[in-house]
Amino acid sequence: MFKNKEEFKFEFSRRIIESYGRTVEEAHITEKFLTLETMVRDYASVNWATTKSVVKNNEQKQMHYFSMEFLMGRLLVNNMMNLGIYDIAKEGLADYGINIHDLEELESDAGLGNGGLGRLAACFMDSLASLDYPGHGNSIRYEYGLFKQKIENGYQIELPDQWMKTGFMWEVRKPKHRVPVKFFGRVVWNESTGRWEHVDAVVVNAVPYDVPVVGNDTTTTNTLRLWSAEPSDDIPANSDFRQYVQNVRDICQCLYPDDSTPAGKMLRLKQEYFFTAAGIAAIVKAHLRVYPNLDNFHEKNVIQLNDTHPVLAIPELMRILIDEHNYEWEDAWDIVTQTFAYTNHTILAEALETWPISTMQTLLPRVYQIIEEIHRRFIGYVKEVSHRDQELIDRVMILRDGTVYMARLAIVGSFSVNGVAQLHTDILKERELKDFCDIFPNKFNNKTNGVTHRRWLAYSNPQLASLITETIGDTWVKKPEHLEDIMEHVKDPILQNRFLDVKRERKQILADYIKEHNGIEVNVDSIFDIQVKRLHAYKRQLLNILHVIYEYQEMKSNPNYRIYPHTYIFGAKAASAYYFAKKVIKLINSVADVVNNDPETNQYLKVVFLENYGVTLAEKIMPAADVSEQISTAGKEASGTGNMKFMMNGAITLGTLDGANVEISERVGDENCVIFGLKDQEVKDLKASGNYHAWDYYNNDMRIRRAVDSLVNGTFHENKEEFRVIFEELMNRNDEYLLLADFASYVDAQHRVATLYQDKNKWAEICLVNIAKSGFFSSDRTIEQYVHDIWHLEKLKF
Ligand code: 26Q
Repeated sequence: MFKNKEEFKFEFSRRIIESYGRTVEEAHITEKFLTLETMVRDYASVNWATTKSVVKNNEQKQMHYFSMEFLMGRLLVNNMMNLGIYDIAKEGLADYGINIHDLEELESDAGLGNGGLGRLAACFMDSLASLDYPGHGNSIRYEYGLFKQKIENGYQIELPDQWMKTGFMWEVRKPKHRVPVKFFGRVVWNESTGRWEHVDAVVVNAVPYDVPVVGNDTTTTNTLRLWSAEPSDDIPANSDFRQYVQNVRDICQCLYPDDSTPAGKMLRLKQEYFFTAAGIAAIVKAHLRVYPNLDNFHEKNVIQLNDTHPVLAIPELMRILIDEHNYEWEDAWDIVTQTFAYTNHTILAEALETWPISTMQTLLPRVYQIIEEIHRRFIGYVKEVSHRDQELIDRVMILRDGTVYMARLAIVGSFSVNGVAQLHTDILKERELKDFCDIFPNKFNNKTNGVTHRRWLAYSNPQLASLITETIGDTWVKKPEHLEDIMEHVKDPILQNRFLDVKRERKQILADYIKEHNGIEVNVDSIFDIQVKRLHAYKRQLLNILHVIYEYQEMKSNPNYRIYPHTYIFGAKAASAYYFAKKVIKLINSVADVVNNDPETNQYLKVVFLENYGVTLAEKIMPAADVSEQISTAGKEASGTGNMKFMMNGAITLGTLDGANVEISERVGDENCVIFGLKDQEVKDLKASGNYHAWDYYNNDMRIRRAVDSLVNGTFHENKEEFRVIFEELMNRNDEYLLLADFASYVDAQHRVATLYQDKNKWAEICLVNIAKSGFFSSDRTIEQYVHDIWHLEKLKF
């Protein structure tokens, strides 16, 4: 492999000639891009092979992260940086007159996820490899990722995300490792073997595609295994093979959008079982290549379930142990319940996954039988320990009223159940999952989320990364807790000014992007106040835009009222079936049209909606933010991870005490963030009291009344009915997420932000404190806690 620039150039040119029959000068830009990509992949492959043999020879325990989603984003430059070959390649390409950034831009995002949960999985992959732990991903090779968002006339349009159009060079297809997955059919008792048999099934082959996960500055290279469905030769008698092929194709075609409503679609359940059963089969096979039996399976493997989506892995491993390896129920259960750990990502009771028993029974007859038995034994146990407390039993049943409760199955079958931020875990233990916490008090624990500071700071904000390295050295890249060393320098005016220069440079880059994509000129000296995340009622993008409306109306009605210049930036995808969320997008765009074009106010106020928010766009946005909007109703956001990305890029959190905001504010201190709004307990009490009346707020606060009225009086749309559903949601459905209760406090918090911002050096100091304290929110810390408390892995030694 190449060791310096000259060797890189030689190799690059040789490959272009061999693959495309032309010289570097003659080659097309996509050919150059694909060549670079394959070179980096082959470079990583050497480490990949080494890692696999070390794990095998040392008989090391491995962790398998089962997740329906991995939002990896682009891999090329990140992998080059982790391999330490970025500078060599960049300079070598420059010698050929190629700008590496032009190649970088050709890579599509691997956008195999919805949002936080999927991106968390990707950050975990980076930290695992960088910390030398053997930890692998298991998921689906979706042909299309989350939809591509277009904004037309202010409305969201969804288009297919054809992310593999130019191929996906990182994957290695492993047809030999394919495994059969069975659906439908019947279960029959075989007298002679004394076992249940699954007959008349539709068999689908799961073929793995392995993607290397390159650690930073280390040999460790783990595997993200993505399964793809292909036809088998075992198709049901009298079935139309064309229909069968179509059904097989459907399985891996599309990622389901998170609309937080139980979708109950059979295809989603097929996907869940498909990648889960394939993953379990592959791990069992690999285990049996090294060990004589499965008795020590849990000593060599631990499986983390990313939410309930892969929870069928629990009955599936039971099935394999019992039906295929002759284990008794009790022995199998001992192995299974020492193998699985479950992470919960949601508090909203209505978002907990359930399936109709009839669907499960039809699609997965044998797995369903096993779930029934798990349920029966669990209820027997609860009866015993609760002295037949029937109300308790009713509340914890895995099967009830024709429904399978997936979270309950996950808790019963796992040795660990964790929330993703302290407040979230407390709420699970004390409220949402209290009964289970009483039954299994030792299972529950917290693992506050983190994000990889390598992608979200070193890679996406090289300007800030250099400044940090000049200030405290470069050890923070491997040891993010060293960012704390910045604390000694936060009062240094030279550093403060250099920080402000970097921030301005990054705001300019975003401003250029906005000019190009939205045609809007924004002032880089205005406050860049940013809210980017999935669109959900509980995240309250609506509160943000109502506040913008309020500021606009104040300025219009009072020529003496002028705000410090602000640019409010939004980015959000709404699930395609989520009508309310889509209306909020339209509202933001309609407000933008009016305020951006009003010459009386537009030097103070601009609103920008950035189309198609995703990983790559986030890499441009995070570095450019002054203010990070984290304004969910307290108690609703499990953690949030965007809040952490903003923080490490030196933005100040304007937020409620929800999710990880609580821990951010504890670490930076009240003087270094702006907190507002009702707290979790206050929200709970207010709701319980039955005394919340949206109309009272409307009647008693002129600002609220005027902003809310503007939704239906034609201010922002010629059709007065356009935003009627939003008005109805607030006023006649009594504002479920308490926007109006928090409105005054939010206005006040926004004032505090504007005041702080005007003392430039003080502001810079606050931003620097945020960066210094962000080390805790690195996924390296999160992973070390999972390893220490749950996974018990050893580091790889080369
Ligand atoms: C379920 C059934 C059917 C169809 C879709 C789904 C589905 C898909 C994705 C349900 C939920 C999701 C995603 C949830 C998610 O991203 N949750 C976020 O997880 C983050 C990482 O822990 C937290 O930081 C966020 O607070 C949480 O909202």
